[in-house]
Amino acid sequence: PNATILGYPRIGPNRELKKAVESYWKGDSTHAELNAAAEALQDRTIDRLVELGLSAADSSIPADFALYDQVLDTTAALGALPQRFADLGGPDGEVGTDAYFTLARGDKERQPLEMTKWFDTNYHYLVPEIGPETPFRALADGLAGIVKRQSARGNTLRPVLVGPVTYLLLSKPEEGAPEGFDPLDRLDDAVAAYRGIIAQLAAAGAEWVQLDEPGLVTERGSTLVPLAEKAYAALAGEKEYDGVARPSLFVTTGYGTAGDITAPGAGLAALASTGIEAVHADLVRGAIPAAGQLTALGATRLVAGVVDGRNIWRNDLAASLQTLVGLESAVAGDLAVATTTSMLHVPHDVTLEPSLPEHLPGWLAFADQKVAEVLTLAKGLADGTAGIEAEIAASDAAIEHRASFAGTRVESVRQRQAALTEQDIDRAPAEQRAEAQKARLNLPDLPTTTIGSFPQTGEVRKARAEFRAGKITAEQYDQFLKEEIARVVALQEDLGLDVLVHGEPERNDMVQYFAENFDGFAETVNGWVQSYGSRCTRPSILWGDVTRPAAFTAPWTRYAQSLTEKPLKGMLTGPVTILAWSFVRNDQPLGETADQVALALRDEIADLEADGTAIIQVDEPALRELLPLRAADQASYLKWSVESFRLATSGVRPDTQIHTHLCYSEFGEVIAGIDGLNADVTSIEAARSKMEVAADLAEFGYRRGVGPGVYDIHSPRVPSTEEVESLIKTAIANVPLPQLWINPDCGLKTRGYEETVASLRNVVAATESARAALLAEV
Ligand code: THG
Ligand code: ZN
Repeated sequence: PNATILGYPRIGPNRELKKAVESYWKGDSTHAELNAAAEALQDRTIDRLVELGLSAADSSIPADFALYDQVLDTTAALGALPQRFADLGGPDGEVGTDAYFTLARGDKERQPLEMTKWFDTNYHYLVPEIGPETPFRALADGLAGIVKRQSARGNTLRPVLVGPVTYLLLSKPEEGAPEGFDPLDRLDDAVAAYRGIIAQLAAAGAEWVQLDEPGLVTERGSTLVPLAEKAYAALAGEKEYDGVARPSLFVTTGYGTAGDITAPGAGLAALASTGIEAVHADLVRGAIPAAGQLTALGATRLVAGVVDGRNIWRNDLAASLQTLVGLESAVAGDLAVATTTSMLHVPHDVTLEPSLPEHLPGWLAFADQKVAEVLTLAKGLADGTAGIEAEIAASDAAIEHRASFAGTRVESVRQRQAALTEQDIDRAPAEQRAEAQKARLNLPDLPTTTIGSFPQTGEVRKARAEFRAGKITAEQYDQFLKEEIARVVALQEDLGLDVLVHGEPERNDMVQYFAENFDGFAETVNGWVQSYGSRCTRPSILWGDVTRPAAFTAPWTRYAQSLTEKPLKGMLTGPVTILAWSFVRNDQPLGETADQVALALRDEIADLEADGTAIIQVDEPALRELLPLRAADQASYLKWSVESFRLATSGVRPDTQIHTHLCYSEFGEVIAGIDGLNADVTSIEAARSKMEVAADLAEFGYRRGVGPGVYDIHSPRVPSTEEVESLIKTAIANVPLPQLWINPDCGLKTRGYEETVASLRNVVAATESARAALLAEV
């Protein structure tokens, strides 16, 4: 095929898969009903792709239909059950549907597989646990069944697996594995199992198999290419597996440049040398291969990823065609057109959006529009520019419209940015601030606080939905929120916390709420994107220059502060996180866009300060998420990201205390960046990792305020007072007392009230006994 996609959104245009899976988990539907729903969605997807113009006869359509996660699917196909889940395997070690979901969600006794980010995206996969003895089998029944069923419907699909190198790269050593064991040590065993899986897929009728190897684009890419060469030489070396023709092998390398970034295309050429039939390159995030490397591909087909699978902007068809024509003149084999990655990262269809601002739909391409772009470019490659003149003209017109549209460049924003100086990202020295804040706030040692959100009860969600549907008035909704805030403030006073929050009942999502209140953003109604398993988000679209028309958080903070004598924190989401969880314009550097968001936040912070708010927290849970995959790109990222945070927060007086919150525990990795944020107090996750981060802080010599979490909010378990006290003791042993804050790991939005209240009571009690112990020492 000369046109293909690497993958398509799996969730369904109406989140059919989410609903089917969650209904099955609840026991509201049977296994057969779940299967029927999944099959109906598969059929719908294929029929839709055919309607859009892809061929279902020639393996152009990937069979990419994970119920929960594609890495977990590969774990299941390999039967790679870690010891702690060994009992889940069937008679031949097979991983059935319930076992599959147990790996994903855990059970009474066991934590699920760890979940972590898929490269530098917002998708999260389940981390395989591999030890020296983990079984690798060939159990492709599930995937083969899909291929067979579609074959009966007249469709020849291309099954997709995570490739062996990437699979093992993304794995972690099983608990108890010997020191120094690397899952990649098991590559030969894994390759043998992949051979068996591919043979089963061939028997089911697959003519092509897609193996995704984005691991090759990471910092370890250069050292992984030789491993990949060995693996694919073994898989592609035989034309027949046990007398059956081997399917053609297609290896993809989305999300960057495969292998050595200083020799673009060398990684692809190495893969091609193994005898695989097609290799894919991401030509948006990755570099265009050099001519010599393109020649070195020989007869291997190059599948050019020129349609971005990660964002929602309409393709510049003229530019893409030019890239393709350049490649065509250099490659000896066939050239095909594709997306850069799976389209798992984008919503289904722009035409399903009923209420985007009028100017926007023409600038956008969701998955269905991207399929059309791939097909158009393939046609252009075959027939020349003349064959797609109308499409190129429409694409040019959209680009022109976008560039000249009023909101794309707002002169006042540009002038403000141009006038920025170093002073705008600088505050008084930290020691001076600490002193001024101490005098103003007069807090006890080990001040207690929470991260910001309180549980979002069914009532809160119901009131919001009723307000949106017009069933209650703005006044009624306001009144409801005020009562909720008053209740949360009273609860915190009763618990004896020192620094209070308003609880954020007015916010749906910590990014969407800001996007709704800033100009330059738009929101979708149906633009769901899978975040992990059945969970989805609707990223906002940051399309223009960003401004903040009016204060929107400050009135709630002011109201909440009016109810208490204790300091009440203003709560904002930071610029990097707002960018990380939105679809961001691609017509200027991210750093410039981040500064615009920062200036909008700076205005909100100025209003909070003018209201008398003494503590303002600006959360950056995604600071590490956007960290580039390649070390060479990380310093410049940390510079603009850290500076945008400072731009947002440096306009305040020395006695106004800036807090930030970061959501992860791998603190050591970006500690210098965190230090650079120059926040007065930083809260971080620590309870789950038993306060290990305290040692990192001590080693770094961290000098400002810090609140390592003492209560793991990711589970409903209530920590005992003794447990919290022991974490506090570890923290005290590592962090100087005047710097130390006591707080949970993260926001409480997803927790229930009962466990939250009980846990916070224990946190306060543990803090009080730690204070008493300190007093007794003096
Ligand atoms: N907000 C946004 N993006 C995010 C997160 C966020 N990306 C990363 C991380 N957090 C992802 N985590 C989650 C956690 C929960 C849900 C989604 C992503 C979730 N979603 C609801 C669901 O799928 O049913 C829908 C929520 C809604 O109605 O908006 O529970 O916090 N922007
Ligand atoms: Zn958090």
